[in-house]
Amino acid sequence: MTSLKDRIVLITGASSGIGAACAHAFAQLGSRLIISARRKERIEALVREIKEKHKTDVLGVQLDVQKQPDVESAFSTLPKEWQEIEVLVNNAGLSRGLDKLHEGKIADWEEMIDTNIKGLLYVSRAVIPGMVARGHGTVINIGSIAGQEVYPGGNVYCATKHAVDAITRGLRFDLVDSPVRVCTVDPGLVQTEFSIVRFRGDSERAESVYKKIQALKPEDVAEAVVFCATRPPHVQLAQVLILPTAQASTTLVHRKP
Ligand code: NDP
Ligand code: 8X3
Repeated sequence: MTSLKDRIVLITGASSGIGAACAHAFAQLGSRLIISARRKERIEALVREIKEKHKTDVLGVQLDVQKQPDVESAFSTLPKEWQEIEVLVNNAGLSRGLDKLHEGKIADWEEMIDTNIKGLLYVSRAVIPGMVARGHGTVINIGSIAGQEVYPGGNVYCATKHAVDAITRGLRFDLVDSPVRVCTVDPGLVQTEFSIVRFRGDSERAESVYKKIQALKPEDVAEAVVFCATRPPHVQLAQVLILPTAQASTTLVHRKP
């Protein structure tokens, strides 16, 4: 097992759900964390909570991954003691709506594409060169079962996660001659704020997604992420598909009667 004590882990989208759970899980290993998202108060609260609970170093960075110049400047101006990022968890992402494509909202498509695909690319471009130059590091992209399958109304969201899958595979080709590892963790249903965001605050509709099924908890996904990051250096866990036991595909979910 690779120890990540005192190593720097950068997590995007850490203000909620899977990203916040990853922050706690790596803090438990004694890692130093850079946690980022758009909601400043949430990030500041998480910095305080983690410092208090895990007594580890945490740097909060307010960042919208859709804004390439901001991404570039955030990571090129890191204080010297925060520059050697060992693990990048590309987690920031969202879905908007479940409209049929021919009735879809262009602004929703753009937000998903700009965040899930372009944001992940911008952060990767800013952080991975340092890993390559240092000769070690692990990139863990949070994909989705929606990157392997398509479901009704999932059109553009599924396309963005298929793109994440292609980018992950492409990056693995590009880094085959480097010790930097490239992994994807692809969850099924995880109960987070994901569906509240998708349905723009309609909590009843969001709740119905997880009704009568024991969905994954964000901590379940964080355990898989930590497992990928702590393998011995010669082991690259290329892809982890993690589903609730009652989910067989995006469309086959067994709900308790
Ligand atoms: P949450 O809504 O709970 O968390 C999403 C996180 O992404 C938040 O911290 C949010 O922070 C951040 N985020 C969204 N847009 C941006 C942006 N433009 N810039 C920076 N940060 C951003 O959902 P999850 O934890 O479930 O989602 C995390 C990842 O997991 C996503 O990539 C999602 O697609 C993926 N996923 C989720 C599944 C699920 O069932 N929940 C299943 C499979 C994959 P803020 O708003 O403060 O910026
Ligand atoms: C999130 C899982 O099935 O709601 O990526 O798209 S799903």
